[in-house]
Amino acid sequence: MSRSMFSKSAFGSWARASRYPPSQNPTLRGKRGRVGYPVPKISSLECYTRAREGSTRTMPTLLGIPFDANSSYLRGTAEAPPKIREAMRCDASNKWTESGIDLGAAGAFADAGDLALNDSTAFTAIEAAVGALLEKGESPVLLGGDHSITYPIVKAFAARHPDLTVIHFDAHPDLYDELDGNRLSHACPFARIMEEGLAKRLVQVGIRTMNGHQREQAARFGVEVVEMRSLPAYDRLKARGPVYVTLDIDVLDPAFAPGISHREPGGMSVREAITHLHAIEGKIVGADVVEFNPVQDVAGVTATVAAKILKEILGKMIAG
Ligand SMILES: [Mn+2]
Repeated sequence: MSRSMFSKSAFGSWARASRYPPSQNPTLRGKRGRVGYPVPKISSLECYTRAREGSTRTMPTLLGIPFDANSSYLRGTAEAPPKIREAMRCDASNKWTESGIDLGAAGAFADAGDLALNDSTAFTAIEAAVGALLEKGESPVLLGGDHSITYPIVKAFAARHPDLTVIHFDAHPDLYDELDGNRLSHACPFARIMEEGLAKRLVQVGIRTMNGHQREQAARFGVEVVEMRSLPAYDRLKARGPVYVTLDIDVLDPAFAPGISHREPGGMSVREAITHLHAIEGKIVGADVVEFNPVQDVAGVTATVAAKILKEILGKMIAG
């Protein structure tokens, strides 16, 4: 894939943009997808070199997906990717993960910038971009964006990993057959994924909004639902074969992460989320962190939390 597929807009656009709700945002309006952090000058040379030398370690590559057109309640998650990167770079903390990986080391991970998207062709573009990274032997880590993007992302993974286990952290099962007439809504991605047989197993953790319809859907698809009230559930996170982790920030209690579109009390602490992430057994081949909504954030708290979660996912992938 050529670099030209990714946006290279000037850093700083998000800072101006974030003062406005997305619908009134003069910077975002009409050019959603081109707002983003500039493609960092991280050379991927070391990554590729290590890959060629036969290392079995996973080399994660960040890719921002600034897309929120399938949100059912509030827009704003399209502004998240540069905020997460900024929080991860912040000098308030060092670059080490709790598991002992230095993410500041040259070649620890790569960053492909943000995808340039328009609403009508976004899913095709997302699937193609993720597929292209996989073809290059990289392990995509996607920064949403609303949760609808996980459907085209997992489609690309499933084409290369037919035995994929998806571990899904969320307050919501996102198993609606349709919501408000939209079958691609951010409330529906796991119905589409399971209908198409894109995952061998789907394990959902932290769920606390099950209704009758979604219970029926979970039973129909054989989803392994671990409700919030049943945690901890470390032994449910053991997988054979490749694992894809999708983490909706609203799995956390809104007290820890208010910057989300659907605040659902009674969720995980940051500590519980990290401990469950660390408990995953299986090779993580890709991941996404979705549904952080900077418009709803308070003093950048959720950006910091999203960056911390992302760091621990990256550390887990690098450690193998
Ligand atoms: Mn959710």
